[in-house]
Amino acid sequence: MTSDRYNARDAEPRWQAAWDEQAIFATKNDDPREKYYVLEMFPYPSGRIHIGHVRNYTLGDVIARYMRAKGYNVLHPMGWDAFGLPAENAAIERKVAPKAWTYDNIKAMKKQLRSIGLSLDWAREFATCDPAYYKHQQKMFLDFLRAGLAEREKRKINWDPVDMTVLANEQVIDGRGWRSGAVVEQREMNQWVFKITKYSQELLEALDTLDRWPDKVRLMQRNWIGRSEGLLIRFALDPATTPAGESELKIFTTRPDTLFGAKFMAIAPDHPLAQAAAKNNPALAAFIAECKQRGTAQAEIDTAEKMGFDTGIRAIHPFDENWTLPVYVANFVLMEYGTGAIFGCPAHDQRDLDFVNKYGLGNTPVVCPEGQDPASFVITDTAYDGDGRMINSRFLDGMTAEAAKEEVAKRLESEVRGNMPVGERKVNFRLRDWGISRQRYWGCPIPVIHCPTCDVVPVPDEDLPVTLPEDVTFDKPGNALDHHPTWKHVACPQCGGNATRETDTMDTFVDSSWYFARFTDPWNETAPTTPEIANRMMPVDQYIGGVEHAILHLLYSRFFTRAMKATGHLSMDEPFRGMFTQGMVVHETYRKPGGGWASPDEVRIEVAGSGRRATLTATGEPVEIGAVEKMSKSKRNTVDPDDIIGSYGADTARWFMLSDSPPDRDVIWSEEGVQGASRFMQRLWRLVNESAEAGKTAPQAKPAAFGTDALALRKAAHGALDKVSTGIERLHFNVCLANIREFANTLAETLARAGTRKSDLVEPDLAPDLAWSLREAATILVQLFSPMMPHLSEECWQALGHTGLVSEARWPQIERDLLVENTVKLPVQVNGKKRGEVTVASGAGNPEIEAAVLALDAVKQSLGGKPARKIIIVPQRIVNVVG
Ligand code: ANZ
Ligand code: ZN
Repeated sequence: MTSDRYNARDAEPRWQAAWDEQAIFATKNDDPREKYYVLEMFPYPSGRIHIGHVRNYTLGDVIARYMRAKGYNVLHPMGWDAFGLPAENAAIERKVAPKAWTYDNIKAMKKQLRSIGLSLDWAREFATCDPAYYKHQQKMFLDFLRAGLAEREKRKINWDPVDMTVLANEQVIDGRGWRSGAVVEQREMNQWVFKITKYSQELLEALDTLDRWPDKVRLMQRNWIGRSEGLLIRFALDPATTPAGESELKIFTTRPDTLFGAKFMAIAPDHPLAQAAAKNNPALAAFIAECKQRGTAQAEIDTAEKMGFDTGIRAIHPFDENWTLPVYVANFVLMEYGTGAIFGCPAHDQRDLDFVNKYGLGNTPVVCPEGQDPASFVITDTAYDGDGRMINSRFLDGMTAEAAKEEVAKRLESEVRGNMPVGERKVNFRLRDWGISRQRYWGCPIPVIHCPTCDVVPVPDEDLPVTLPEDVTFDKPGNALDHHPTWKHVACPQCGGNATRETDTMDTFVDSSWYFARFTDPWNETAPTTPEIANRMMPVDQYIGGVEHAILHLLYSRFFTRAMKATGHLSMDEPFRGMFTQGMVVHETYRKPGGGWASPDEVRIEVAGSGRRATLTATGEPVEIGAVEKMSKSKRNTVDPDDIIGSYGADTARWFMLSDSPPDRDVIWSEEGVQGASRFMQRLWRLVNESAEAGKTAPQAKPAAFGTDALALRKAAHGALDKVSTGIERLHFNVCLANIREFANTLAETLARAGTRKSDLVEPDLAPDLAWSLREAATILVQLFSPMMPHLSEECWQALGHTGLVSEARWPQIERDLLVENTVKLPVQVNGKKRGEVTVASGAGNPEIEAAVLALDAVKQSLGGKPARKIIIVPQRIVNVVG
């Protein structure tokens, strides 16, 4: 006999061991069934998993377990995104070697992951810092180099002079390094880049094919790629005002229609013309130097005050040689975009308007919104960037802005100065090539050698991997690889002379740009992939991760997949067929009376009247319940998965995580909610045991006919089966859980009616059809919750007397004829008096209900043969006929 309470602490490790022993989650590449690849973004081995991981992996696990039950050959692997800065910081702060630190963390986190009961194929596990992994990454780097997809390029970078490293734009805050606080310098340095821009157009267009991606993620990618169609225009410069050797200024504009509203020209501080003008102008040189100190991050530029410096140079309007415009150096013009130069039209561009308002250059509106009187249309503080008709624009007047764009482009294209057209249509992309050089130790070494005679020499394939030395020190700033006494000194593979290794390592985004492909055959020692296997197992059917990776990681992976195709490692373009971005786990905050924050486990919550009251458990002092926020160390509003699993079990944590919110929204972690999940788990356990007991007398064979109760139960079971199946397929897990609860209630009611509660002393006399239906219902119930609470479901499976593991059982077959719609009975009134009732399908629409009502004899009689004037239907409640 089973005990009354389900003991998760005892059962969970037991079932985990059973799954392991039989290796039921190991995927075979030669399995003939259709494959389904589900993947969650692999974790960084920080040392501990956090509750967000639990959510992420639970979502994936539900899909993996469901698809396995549906008969697919499911691939559900796990690994470690193991390179990166924290390992070096640990080395500096705690004097532990990055490698040891990383692998220790992996060990600890793996144990934690196992305790969640995930259906993972651990046989495929790898860490990106394994030489056996990064060896192939180095090989692909060399392949990309040969294919012209990797290059060395002089690049302007943010240099942190204290940490002695390149910083990403996001790491420059108010012009200073995010860690060191040092003023960041703009430097030109040789950097390795991947030529992602070769695929700009393709990466953009293919977004349309990704119909199982969230729209917002596709939009973010689209904006990041940033395609704009515009015109390059060569403005002649007035020779009298222009430094020797300069004669024209080329700009990029998406609004050639606004040319007659131009008030000034602006160039980037590092534009060659600015440099030339600064030669004899110390004040300008100082202004340029000041601009360069500012960060280059877009957000920084967008919010910084617009600043400009008049160079004294004048540009000539392309449609009027007597019209000249002042040329400014401006801090909001970027050298990296377009041509690093613009014409400014303040009436129709906010930045330009802010600029002229500051420098008193005025504005002339040239596009008038439809319905506005051109005579009274003025711009003061807000630029107008919408559509309209051209005004104040000579030959363009009266045209739509669209037509004006075309007209200007046509005219300037056919106008020639010095053998070249003045205007040229141009498509520009915001996307830049991907700079992958990092001056860091704990990353994948870039496999090239610098030789004084032969220049850059690729490491021969047979010498791979270039492994990281382990005897490194972190006692001085900068790159420990560079400091190493011997590592970088090698003989040139070409001439044999003294040469040095590249000491830059790859951006860790490279590591995560192809791991999903490696999972298909991680055992291949000679190549990154086994194309025939990778092409069969890829793409990932469902990828799941945080929205913080919606842009870079996904874009880089899409690029990498194309680059791997170009170099023969894969033969598809898109790596992820379905993408899902999960919400965060958030928690309320607790502010202590004296200031500072209390963590949830230090706080006791009581329900007081209509509200809740919190006190410190230790002292009884009151605590202020603060806002619900993203879990963070600083606010101390975190919960530790180990604690939760230790006290409630993994199934409870999984259930709660899935139940409370749609998976793409934030879920508020609350102790009350977890307790509710835990109680429900116990309820399921009792329910299944009672059903097992009741079903004992059931015949083996399916009865030929079913009574009312049995039939109703069967309808509920198959209805739930139908809803939960489609719910899981649509990732509407919270809805699935509600369906399961509802079905559990029906089962409980049926049991109660059958009088089979275990406390009954008399053996109940159950009809065989009902006994059979109870056993069927309990079996379906267990299978329905098995993806969410896999351990409990195994225990229940056993209690029901089934053999084998529910984790290996096929998903139940839906009996479609049990799904016929349920009906509702509606009272019918005629002129306020009840005249009868109609029975209609519960999903029936108004026309059907009206027809049914008018067909009632009682209604016909009351109306006396006249047509009804009006029929008022209160859904699910009542129908009123007005005669
Ligand atoms: C004149 C103009 C008039 C513009 C107007 C806009 C509105 P997107 O859509 O992002 O491609 N621009 C061009 N190069 C720039 C640079 N290097 N730094 C800063 N701004 C630059 O934006 C194109 C517009 O951004 C261009 O069209 C240009 O300003 C500006 F009513 O030209 B426009
Ligand atoms: Zn050489």
